[in-house]
Amino acid sequence: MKMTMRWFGEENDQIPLEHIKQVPGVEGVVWALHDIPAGEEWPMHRISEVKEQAENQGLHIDVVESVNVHEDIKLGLPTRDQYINNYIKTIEKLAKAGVKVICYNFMPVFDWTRTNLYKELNDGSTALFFEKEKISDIDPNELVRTIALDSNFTMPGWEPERLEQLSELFEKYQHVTEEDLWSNLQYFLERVIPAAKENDIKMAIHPDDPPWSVFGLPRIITNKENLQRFLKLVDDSYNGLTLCSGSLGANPQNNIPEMINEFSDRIHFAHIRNVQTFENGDFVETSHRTNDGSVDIYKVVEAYHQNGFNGYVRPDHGRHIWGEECRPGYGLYDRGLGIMYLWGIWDSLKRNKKSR
Ligand code: DNO
Repeated sequence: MKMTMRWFGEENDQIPLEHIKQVPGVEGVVWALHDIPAGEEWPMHRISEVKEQAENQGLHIDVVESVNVHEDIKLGLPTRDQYINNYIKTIEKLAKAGVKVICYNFMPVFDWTRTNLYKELNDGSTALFFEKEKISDIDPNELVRTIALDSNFTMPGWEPERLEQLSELFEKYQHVTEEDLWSNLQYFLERVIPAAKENDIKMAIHPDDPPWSVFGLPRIITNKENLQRFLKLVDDSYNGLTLCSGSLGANPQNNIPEMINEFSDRIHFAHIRNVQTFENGDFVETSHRTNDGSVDIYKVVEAYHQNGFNGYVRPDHGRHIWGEECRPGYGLYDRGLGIMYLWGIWDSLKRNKKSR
């Protein structure tokens, strides 16, 4: 596995590249131009700037997370073509910079959703938490009313701009069904995958986080059957997956090692992290260690190993530990510990295989 770590850029990340470089075995950063709105073409000089910063530290920029998909594409509006054209132009530029994998998602309106970014765990650290009834059972109209009435209303992880556009977006999605979303995704893939292939960039969709509908919005990248369906929309290795053990693992029905066995040749990017799930559907993020959560991370890494996985990997969210002040889920310390845990499993599997 090729180990990487997410880095939000010089302006947005308190962790310097020099420190990332010191985490054993990390060879590249997973990056994006976070200030460019979805649907716009990324400027070449900005791409080259990040490349230079990373390469000065001996790190590569092979994986981008994410080139976000404009809502009009997910909604299937006539304006989608211009945004798809821009997407393709961005792919071409990223290819020029040597990028190999693009991670993206197809979640309507929201990316990952949590109800508390600093839930205290038993050891005194804090982590991202999702309380199911607070979100899944909320009527979108009620949410829009709450936002309209309370100008100080915030939700963890949501940018204020997104909240402002919310009522409008909810309205647009009102009649979009899961099947509509599937066909809008197919339309996007049929245009983008040939361009990605031509530019030798693997596209890797990220599962929905959490893997179920929130606020009544459709979500489709949620389980094994849907991943099978997704891969068939355009049956080409350039149409692949970011397999996120934490996002999919929030649903205890999802068997991650089984998915790795089934999809390994289409997994271009692995996000590995643990979550502890509860019977009422809540979940909290934990350390990467198998004993600390509900996902068997040992078995996850073992499945990658058995399948000869040679793709990119990153530890995913970590807890906030040792008093570190950081972006929620993206401190250096717990992700660093996560990496060492993953290497511990990987290296011993490798050695055992040789000595057998
Ligand atoms: C959260 C991440 C997601 C992910 C995007 C991929 O921290 O796992 O935001 O980057 O969904 O497009």
